[in-house]
Order: sequence, then C-alpha cells, then structure tokens
Amino acid sequence: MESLRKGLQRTRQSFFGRIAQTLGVTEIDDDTWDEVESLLIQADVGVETTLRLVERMRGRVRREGITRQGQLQQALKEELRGLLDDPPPMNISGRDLSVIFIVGVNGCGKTTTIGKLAYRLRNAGRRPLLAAGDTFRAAAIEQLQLWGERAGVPVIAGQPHSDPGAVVYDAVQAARARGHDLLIVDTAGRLHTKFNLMEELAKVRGVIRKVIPDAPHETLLVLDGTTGQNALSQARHFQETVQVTGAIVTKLDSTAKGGMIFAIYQELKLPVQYIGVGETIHDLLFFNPDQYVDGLFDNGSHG
Ligand SMILES: Nc1nc2c(ncn2[C@@H]2O[C@H](COP(=O)(O)OP(=O)(O)OP(=O)(O)O)[C@@H](O)[C@H]2O)c(=O)[nH]1
Ligand SMILES: [Mg+2]
Repeated sequence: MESLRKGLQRTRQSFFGRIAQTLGVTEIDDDTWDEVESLLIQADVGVETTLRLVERMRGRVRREGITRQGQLQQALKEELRGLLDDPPPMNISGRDLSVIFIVGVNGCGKTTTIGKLAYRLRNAGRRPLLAAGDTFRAAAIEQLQLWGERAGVPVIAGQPHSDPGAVVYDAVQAARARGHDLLIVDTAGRLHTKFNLMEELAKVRGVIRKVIPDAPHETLLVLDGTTGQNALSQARHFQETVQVTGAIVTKLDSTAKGGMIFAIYQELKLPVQYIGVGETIHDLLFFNPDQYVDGLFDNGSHG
C-alpha cells in the first residue's frame, strides 16, 4: 500500500489533490466544474471520459444536494471507481504450459516488467522460462539475461539479429522439454506506425500458435505511463495486430498522468493487470482499483 501511494505521489500532488482543493470552495458553480474538468484532462483521464465524469458529478450534486468537501470528494472517488473493473484473473493456469506474450513500443518497459513479473510469479510457485524474442538490439538479450538472474528464472536466447520466430519456437520446445509451466516472451520494441515491424510481431505470434494453437494465453501490452494519451493510439494499433488481452502501465512513479488508467478502461476496454512504480524487481504491483483510486487522494494521515 505504501509503495502504491509513493508511486502515485506525482499524480496525486499535481492533479487529484488540486481537484480536491477546487471542490473545497463554498459555492460550487460553473467555474468550479470547468476547473475540475481541466485538471482531469491534464491528468490524462481523456476528454470523453472527463466530460462524462463531470456530467455525472454535476447530476449527483444537484440531486443529492451535497456541498461539503468531504462528501464531494467521496462522490468523485465513487464515480472514478465506477470507471474501473477488477481485472479478471490471468488466463495462465489449468494447462501444462501457458504463454504470456509481451508487446509494446520502444522503451515502454517490457524487459524490465518481464523481470519483475517472472520474479513475482516464481515466488507464487510457478516455474517460468523467459524467451529473448528481442534479437534486434544486441544489448536486449543481455538485459533479459540479467533480469533472469535477478529473478532466478532461466532464459532461452539466440544470436543477435537472428529470427525472433526461431528463438521463440526453441523456447516453447525447451519449456515443454524441461517441464516449465509458464513461458514469458519478450519482443523488440517497435513503433506502432511501422507496418513491417507490426507484421513481424504477428508472425512471432503465429509461430507460438503453430505449436500451441490456443496460445498466447495472455498478450499484455506494456504502456509507458509518462506518455499519457499517446499511449492510447499506440494501443489501438497493437490491438489490431495481436489480440491484446490486458495492459501493464509502467513508470507511474515518474509521471503525473496517472489518470490514463481510466482512459485505458473506458476507451480501450482493456483490463490493467499490473502497474510499475519503480525500477527494482519489487516495483510491480497487482492492479487493485480500490487502492488505486484511494491513492489518488490525500487520506489525512499521509502527506
Ligand atoms: N521509474 C520507472 N522506470 C521504469 C519502470 N519500468 C521500466 N522503467 C525504466 O524504463 C527504461 C526502459 O525499460 P526497458 O525494460 O528496457 O523497456 P523496453 O520496452 O524493454 O525497451 P526496448 O526493448 O528498447 O523496446 C529502463 O530504464 C527501465 O528501468 C517503472 O515502473 N518505473
Ligand atoms: Mg526490451
């Protein structure tokens, strides 16, 4: 809970704290709502979602006659919470080998997140194997191997610049032969607008499906929290290319745009499974909507 509050510090102090202050005035009028609207948009909640949210808040204030700051903040929290669903359990159990496919643009945090995720799942009793499907950058293979060492999880890698499909094929075979119950596949970062690279991603997915027809069982799109609304248009391209099943939002500790989580639910209809709140192996949290909404506001006892 503390690491979440710490991770959301910037978002809380920049925008949601100011929203709470704005709602503290004695007379709530159009200017108040304009200000709230502007702050929500700046926090990257998204224009459509913001307009709907403010409309609902105005309706509540009219109907319920609430005026006190505490009640207003509580109503806003409820409305925000209503925009989020509890993420469904990941579809990675109940079979011999499950596959998680990790995709996203350059530098969004894929490899780091895989290290953290492998560590978490290993501690939860799983036997993960990692596939170094990013053969594009030479350093990418070593980076994943280093995360594998930290997490205590083995890595299957090929030569730099070799065919990523071949590496992933080998990794599936190795996972089966060695009795792993989970394969997590790293991929090269790519710009969502580069058609050839997106096709390559679809091909790698095809290689996995040739061996395991219902795989990948989870395709998680890693979104850099500092990019805010830009992440949404990226996401749509990935959704068209490889059936994305969920999102992981990284770097929430270094952004004030934590409102993008609401836009991901509302505009992309994707559940958020995990959030990244730092660079160490411990800084991946399961996404809990109640705690997340709480973490956006000061709760009195914490700064
Ligand atoms: N502060 C912070 N930094 C993070 C987080 N997740 C990743 N990073 C940093 O983001 C940078 C890029 O992370 P990578 O894991 O290499 O990203 P990638 O998507 O694999 O990058 P490419 O393979 O080049 O596409 C690194 O410096 C990470 O330490 C996070 O939750 N918080
Ligand atoms: Mg990487």
